[in-house]
Amino acid sequence: MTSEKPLRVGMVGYAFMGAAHSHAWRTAPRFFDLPLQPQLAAVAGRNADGVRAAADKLGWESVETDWRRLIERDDIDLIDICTPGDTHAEIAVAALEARKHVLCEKPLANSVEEAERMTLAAESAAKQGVASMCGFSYRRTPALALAKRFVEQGRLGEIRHVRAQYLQDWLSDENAPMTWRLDKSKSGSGSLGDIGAHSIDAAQWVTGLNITGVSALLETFVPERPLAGDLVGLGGHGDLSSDTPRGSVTVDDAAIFSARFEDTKFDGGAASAGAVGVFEATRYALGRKNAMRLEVNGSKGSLAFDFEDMNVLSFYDAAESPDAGFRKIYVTEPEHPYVGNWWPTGHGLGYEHGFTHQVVDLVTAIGEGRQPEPSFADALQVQRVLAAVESSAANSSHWQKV
Ligand code: SOE
Repeated sequence: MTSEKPLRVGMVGYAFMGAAHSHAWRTAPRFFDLPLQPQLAAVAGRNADGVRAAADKLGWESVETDWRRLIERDDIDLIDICTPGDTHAEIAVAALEARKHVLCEKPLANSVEEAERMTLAAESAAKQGVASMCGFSYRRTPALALAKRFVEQGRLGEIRHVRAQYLQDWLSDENAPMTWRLDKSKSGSGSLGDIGAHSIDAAQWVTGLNITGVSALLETFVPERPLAGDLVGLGGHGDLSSDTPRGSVTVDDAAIFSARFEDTKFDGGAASAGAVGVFEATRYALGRKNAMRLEVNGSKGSLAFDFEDMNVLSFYDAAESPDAGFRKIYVTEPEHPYVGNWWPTGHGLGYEHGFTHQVVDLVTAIGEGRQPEPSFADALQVQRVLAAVESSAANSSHWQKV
């Protein structure tokens, strides 16, 4: 049974991530035994009518039109940041300094400098028992959590290759309108930070190896887009006439980079050559809707995951007969990560379950007085990779013309 002791949440922002997080706060205590009872105490948004409607729809007890009120209120224990990246640092640092736990959406910030400030504030607040986590929710997809378990069990042996793609296609239509995701001052970067960040975090987390260097290309295929009212979602298609004013896209539409990982160190043994990786993030892979894919090749085995078939983990075990091929594991058994709390074997889970599992792990860590993962320091490492990709892409000296 979930404890009666409340954990009163104040959420900032109520769009796509706000809706996903609200679902998770409501659902987690109903399917998992938690040491604290999450309460949807308040949601904050600048537009009074909008935030009131969101509170009614998503189940929040009260509303604020200024996030600073959530920080001031002593009936709020945790701040959940579901806003674009340009506001993450200010809100998170204020919340941590007010000794409120923080869950912050990914990527952590829009720059390494901001991410460093947030990490310092988190490490200082941690000394007072304040928890902080960054919302790389794909870690909580059972199949990816199982992949990490296989790597930790040594079933892949030494890691050699990482192949990570995150393919969407919602910008393939050049008339899809501007959104905050295409404005660098709001989003920090385009496909690189929005979806590439997930691939970077998943690759480092599953393999246990940090990226130490990159060589990159960024491309913007459509430099201007129609400005369409208050569309802030994933590029909904209003009926836009050709003379609709257009705005400049100031972020990447696609990011491609190669990477080196830190050497695989064995206890006392010689470090082996580090793994190498290839990464791709795009919103123009026509036909791919949310194909967050990861393949890892080791000396003893390989694994492959595709979010568009998210209840499956493919696994190749070199110890089996060569003609055994990849095995498709349906990650729906009670002994698989998180699955036992839901349905009988074979019934499958969805995108929203990752957010519920994220709340379960956050609330459990808070209840047990320890820091949840990914920490802000983990997210700062992702931010450093994002910055290295942008720096490499801006410096074309590595590019060899054919
Ligand atoms: C963008 O397309 C997006 O909404 C990301 O921002 C989310 O982090 C990802 O989970 C789904 O796609």
